[in-house]
This record gives sequence, structure tokens and C-alpha cells, in this order.
Amino acid sequence: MYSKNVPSGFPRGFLWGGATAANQVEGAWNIAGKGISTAEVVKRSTNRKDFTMNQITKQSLTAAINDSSTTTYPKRRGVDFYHHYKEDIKLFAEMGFKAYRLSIAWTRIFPNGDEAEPNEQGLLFYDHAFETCCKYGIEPVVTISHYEMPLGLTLKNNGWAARETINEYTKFTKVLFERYRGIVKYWLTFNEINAAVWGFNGTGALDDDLPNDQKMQLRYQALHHQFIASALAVLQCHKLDPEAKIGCMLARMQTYAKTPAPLDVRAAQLQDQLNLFFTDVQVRGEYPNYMNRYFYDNGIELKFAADDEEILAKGKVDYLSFSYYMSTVTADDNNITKATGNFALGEANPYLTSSEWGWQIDPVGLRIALNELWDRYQIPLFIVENGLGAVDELTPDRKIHDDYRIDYLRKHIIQMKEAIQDGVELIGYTTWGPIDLISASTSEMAKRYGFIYVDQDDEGRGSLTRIRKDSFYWFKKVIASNGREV
Ligand code: BGP
Repeated sequence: MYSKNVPSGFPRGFLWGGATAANQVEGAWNIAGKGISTAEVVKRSTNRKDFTMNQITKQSLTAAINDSSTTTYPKRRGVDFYHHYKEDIKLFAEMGFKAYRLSIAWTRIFPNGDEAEPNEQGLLFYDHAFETCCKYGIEPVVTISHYEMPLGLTLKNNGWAARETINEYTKFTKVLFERYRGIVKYWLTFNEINAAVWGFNGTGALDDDLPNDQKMQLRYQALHHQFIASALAVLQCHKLDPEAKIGCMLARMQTYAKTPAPLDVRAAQLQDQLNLFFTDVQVRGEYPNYMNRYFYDNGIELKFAADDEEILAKGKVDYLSFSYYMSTVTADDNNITKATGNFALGEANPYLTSSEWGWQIDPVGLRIALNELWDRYQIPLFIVENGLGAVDELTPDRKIHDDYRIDYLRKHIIQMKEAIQDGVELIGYTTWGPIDLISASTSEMAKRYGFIYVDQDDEGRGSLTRIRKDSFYWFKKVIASNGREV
């Protein structure tokens, strides 16, 4: 007789927590020997639909380098986590976090990227942050490169466009794996590696003056260099700290066909392949054939060094992490170069509602994504970003009643549980921006994700006081009950 073995819910030791990126929270952009990063030359958007993270030109870059404003360039101030990390991690602990995903600012360790020796003062900051996590029993999950690199490497190598950048990254990762052996158990090589095909934010390369075909040639070549750097980091990590796990990170966009017409379904399948290609390379260790055909059809020719195939085959990741905010609908002419903000939004889905920024809210899509990723790869999955960016109102008695955020998260957690019961091996869930931070796509402060409110406006005015929102108390209960009470 068939015997049922359906998991009852979230596994013991599930990694509940939150995720941030250095350039969106830390601030302190030019102290303790830190160099300037690519994220810190991105201007604040003056219009919510005007996304700026990829709009860097040679001209705007020169202006940014000569301007030290933290109002025009808000990622330079973040929410001053650099000076508040003890207080902030303590608040995470109060919520019961089991994990905190944070990234290391490459420019604190190698200010220009090409120095021979690391900057000890920069490392000390992360020593202290990890010690604080450890004090509260919070597992650090560390993104090695989250949407940034030393601007010095853009100026010298045009970012990831040059193969030489692989050596600089490998030098950086070696320092990290040696220093944090036994301290950091979960590493991620690149945040949303698929951002490389969207431009500057992912590649650190200036390509604004190139025609579209050459642009895509450059971006895919830059991506190839990131794949090699990532695979080398996997090999290095396994050698230097065999106990640690190292994963990849994808911006997963569940893609639906516009209609059941076979050509629409095929368009959605291609869109999906163009999204899953990244993890195909990093989990399976080789370029899939559909991509070889795509390159051929689009006149893209990648340069491989002699041992690249072997490096990719050997440097396969231990787990797959991803962000999930929304699903998309593919139109016939949809194309991955037409990304809006940090995501390709596609067409409107009449069955879904959207956030104020037009991101279509789809909790069931998360269950579908989890099942598909598990079926395809059969390695542990980790949701390292999910959440609702919204405008919060601080009431006169200094409270934030963010039931809309609770509603969004609750619905996604319910679908995660369904997926676990479907048999998916899910090891953790870190929501995006547990503390309010600067938006990646628009550099606004007004787009808030946090359980913790930060008193700062778009101009950088405010006391930086941290205030617990209603969702803070709600998420605390979710964690305490290991997801039983949502
Ligand atoms: C992801 C990025 C994050 C984050 C998030 C929300 O793509 O990894 O850095 O910011 O999106 O995006 P936004 O800040 O644009 O709302």
C-alpha cells in the first residue's frame, strides 16, 4: 500500500530572518579606508518610474566622482548601519532571527579592487558584525558581491567586461574564506547574477555608447567572467573551509504565457529559459544548449579560456538561493534587455494586484517557482529575498500599522509551507530589508520593506531612530512558532 510521507510544515532549524546589502544600509562610504563603489555613483530617482541603477554614462560617472553629496547619492549614507549595527542586530535578535543575510562591501576590503593587501580596518567592521550575530545565535549568510564592485575596477577594467577582474575577485574571496572560516557557514557568490544582462548595476561596465548588439555581447561576456569567478570561489571555499556551504543567487521571475496560444506559451518558455540559464550554469556546471542557440541566433560569441569548461563543471554550487517578489507575463516581443528597474516587468496580469511600484503580487507563483526549481535541480533551496516595498505612515504616536506588509508576507509564507509539503527542500527564508533601507532600483528611502522603521526621508533628513512596526511583532510570532502561526 502507498504510504504517505507529507512533511507537516517548516523543518526544524529552518533559517528565518532578513536580508540587506552593504550599499543599501551601511553608509559611512568614505571612512576607515573605504573606496568608492559602483553603487555609490547611482543618483536618486526623482520620479518613481525612472529607475536609475543602470543609467550610468561616462559623463555622469565623472560628475559623480567629483561630487561628494549623500543627498544626490543616497547609497552613500544608507541608514547608517555602520554605526548602528549593534542596535540593529539586537532588534533582529528580538524578533528571533535565526539568520541574517548581509553583504560585504568589497571596497572596505580592497578600496580600489587592485591593492595587494586587504584593508584591515574594513575587515574589522565585519569581524564585529559577525561577532554580534554570533552573540545572539544568528547565522550570518554572506553575499560576497551585492550589486557593487570597486569603482576602481570600472575605471581600470571596465568592470566585469575584462577577464582580469576574475583575479581581483578571487583575491577578495580568499581573504574572506580564510578570515571567516568556521564563522560564516553560508556564502553567496553574486546577488541576482542575472542582473549582468541588465547593465551597469550587474556588470560594473560602461556600455552606454555601444549599439544594442554590442551591448549584449559585452554583458554576456561580463557574465561569463562572473560565472568563472563564482565557480572558482566555490572551489576555493570548499578547499579552505570544507564545512561551509556556498550558493548562487537568482532573481527568479515566474513567467506566465499571455494566452494559451502555442506561440505565446513558447515565448514564455524562452523567457523562462533566459531566466533559468544562470542557475543551469551554476548548478549543473555547463551552458545549456538552448543558450548556445540563443547566442548563435543573436550573433553573440563568447570567449572561453582553455580551462573554463572544466572550472564550470567542477565549481558547482551547494545550494540555490533566489529572490522572489512577483511573477511576470510574457508578451510576444518581450526581451530581457527591456528590464524596468532591477526587474523585467512584462505585461499586466488581470488576475493579480500590484504594489505601488507596479510589481505584481503573486504568492501562488512562489509555490510554483519552488516546485519548478526543486524539480529541475534537486538541491537545497533558500529564499533570500521577498517582501513588499510600500510607503509607510508614521502615526502621531510613532507607530506604523503595516497590515498590507503582513498580508503580503503571510500569503507568501503559506505558499512556502505548501511547497514544503509538496516535497521541496527549503532551508530558509530571509525577507528583504528587515530594517528600512535605500531602494536598489530608485535609491529612494520612501520604498520601505522593513519590520523596523528608520526615521529618514528621501533627502536624508531624520533622526535615524529605529521604530518597531506592527509587522515586527507579527514576524516574531511567526518565527517563534516555526511558521505555524501566520
Ligand atoms: C533585489 C535586490 C535588492 C533589493 C530588492 C528590492 O533585486 O537584490 O538589493 O533592493 O531587489 O528592490 P528595490 O530596492 O528596487 O525595491
